[in-house]
Amino acid sequence: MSAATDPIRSAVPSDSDLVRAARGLPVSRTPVWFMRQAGRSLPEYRALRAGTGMLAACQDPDLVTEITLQPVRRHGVDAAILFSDIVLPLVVAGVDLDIKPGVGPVIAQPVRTAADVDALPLLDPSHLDFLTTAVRSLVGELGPTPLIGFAGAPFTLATYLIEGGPSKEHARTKAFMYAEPAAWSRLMERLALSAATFLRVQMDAGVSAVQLFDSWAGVLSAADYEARVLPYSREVFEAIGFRDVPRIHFGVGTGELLPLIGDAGADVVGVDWRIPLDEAARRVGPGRSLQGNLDPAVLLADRATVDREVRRVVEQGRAARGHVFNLGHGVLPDTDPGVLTHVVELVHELSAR
Ligand code: 1CP
Repeated sequence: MSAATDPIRSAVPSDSDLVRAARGLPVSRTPVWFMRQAGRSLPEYRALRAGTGMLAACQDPDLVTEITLQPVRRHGVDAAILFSDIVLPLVVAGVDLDIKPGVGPVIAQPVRTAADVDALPLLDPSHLDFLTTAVRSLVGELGPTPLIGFAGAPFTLATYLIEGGPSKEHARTKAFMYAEPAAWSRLMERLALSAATFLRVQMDAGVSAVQLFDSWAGVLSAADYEARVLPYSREVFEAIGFRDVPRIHFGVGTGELLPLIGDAGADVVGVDWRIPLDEAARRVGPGRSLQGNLDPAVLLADRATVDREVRRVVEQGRAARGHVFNLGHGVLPDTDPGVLTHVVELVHELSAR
């Protein structure tokens, strides 16, 4: 049944199942979307992106609109996520950075000293007209389907700036954090400001929810996270908290950090597949909804396994105040898009009220 003919389903994104689940309100069925739902798993994405670099694509409002809509049309997901990247605010501010196919963001001159931190350019919101145009066009096209805006959290952006590119251990980042506490604090402060600016522009243009990606925060001990990272993520949430737009906070491998992350200021805590949602609900506490947490690798397995795991996640999600079904991290490029469509249908069927 479409939103137009179903009396329970709302015709406005601000009262959609996604927004309602984020606030812990009753829903018509569990909302579902997938991190990296737009991207290499879709042949129509590969066709549209052919010949255009990732950073150029992110700054072209027509391409952003079309790529963002593709998974909504194909899978019937309950939310769109803006096609962009967490490093875009750095690029717009003037950091020399490229997104290399098959690698990720690569920084020409990594941040290695206190002087490098002070030389980092700040994001000027007047350079984000392309973003405003893309969000407005999407809000018009999406009708009742909510659009999620996003930004990278200060710590995760700092890992790219300091390491110079993707990394596993984030050892240089941690070394800088320990060796240069004052410069670390200035770096995190700048990145928090730029994340808040990037989110505010998307909120002004009409997104219905925002997600702060602190993908790599799980490499930290709880003590370091609390003292050296959490205050700056909290600053981002406080800076945008004047607006009644639900806020999602996501990281990978954050099981031990969940009580702290639950306290940073978001309405929804994103959880990866390493801990079950009922346990995550206990750690996060009663005042937050959860998002997650199917292992993306499960989508490469046989249909019976997919169905069993989806059912388990939906069941365990009932322990949370509200549940937004998602993967524990992004869609893997080899995923059969047909399986994603099937998961959307199954989650809806299992949770229909
Ligand atoms: O559909 C969507 O989810 C929206 C698009 C989106 C999002 C939300 C992209 C497009 N990037 C992001 C966020 C992002 N970018 C994160 C947070 C989410 C996560 O944890 O996956 C991170 C860590 C990045 C950094 C990044 N950009 C990586 C990861 C590298 C690493 O450290 O392992 C990569 C590969 C990119 C490039 C990128 N971003 C998006 C796409 C479709 C691509 C691939 C483009 C290409 O290869 O040409």
